[in-house]
Amino acid sequence: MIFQNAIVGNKTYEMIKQSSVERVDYLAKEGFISNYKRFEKPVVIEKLTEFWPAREKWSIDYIKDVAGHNMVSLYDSKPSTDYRHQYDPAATMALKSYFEMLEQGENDLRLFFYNILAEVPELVEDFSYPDIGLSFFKKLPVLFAGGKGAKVQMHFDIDYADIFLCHFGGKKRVLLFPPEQTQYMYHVPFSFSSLFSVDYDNPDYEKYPALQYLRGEVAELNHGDVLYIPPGYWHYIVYEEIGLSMALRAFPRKPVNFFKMMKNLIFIRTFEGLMRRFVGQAWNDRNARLAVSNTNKNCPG
Ligand SMILES: O=C(O)CCC(=O)C(=O)O
Repeated sequence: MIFQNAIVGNKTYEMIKQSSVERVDYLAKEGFISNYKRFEKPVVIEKLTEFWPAREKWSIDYIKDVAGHNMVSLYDSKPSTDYRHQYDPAATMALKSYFEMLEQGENDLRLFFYNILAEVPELVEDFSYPDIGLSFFKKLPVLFAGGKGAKVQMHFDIDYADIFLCHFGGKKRVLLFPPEQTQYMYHVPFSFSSLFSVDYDNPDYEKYPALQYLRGEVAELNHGDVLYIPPGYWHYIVYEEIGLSMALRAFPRKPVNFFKMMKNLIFIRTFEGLMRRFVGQAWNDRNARLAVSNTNKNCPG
């Protein structure tokens, strides 16, 4: 169990309890299904990408060469305010200009869910879908990128997919919590995120006491590593260095997860959008208050 203190200014923060995600060299179908998928347990597979051209080729410079002129939407890490949703794009520019900004130290704007097949189909030649017992949805290989210090707010994926996050470039840290711990996650109602003001690196246990009951797992991803994220897992990501990752996803087969995906896509997202549009900031404030009061009620004792 990794369990350290962090000192920020004159305050000492006791880190959220977390152990390391298991790492393996390679996994074949049987090993993956019986040891990880069956238990919905994360794992880092270091050599799954060993024979992919992407492992040699993919870097910021290479993607700049191949797709530098493509216009991309970029997302920042600000919370929803008034009528603006946190997932609304914050800027649009050529991919090349964006990567140049990252090299100059930009660390807020992120490339998020950029569909490789639709936008840069030649990159699809550089990887293959692993034969690992999952039916990957081949229309949606998506790319993410961020600069040194960029953070992805704690969230879970709306579609309850099994995700293979294939990483290229500098180090990236992913902190994960299983769906069973949602009761301690300060989940904002009608969203797929934890409360924006909860800092998972420097937890404030006085304000957010439920954090002390969390038990997480952390993965340090290096170039070529693949992280398996099981359905519904919460994840918070820090780009320790500039990097990019591709997510391959397999949609839910379990009826319960399929039902949750449909409910999120059709009902929750639409309802939330309408409420923010018509109610504005009061809707955001209400949900933030409820995230705190609902979660604090779950603290034992
Ligand atoms: O790696 C990233 O920047 C984000 C990945 C992510 O949050 C996801 O795949 O759900």
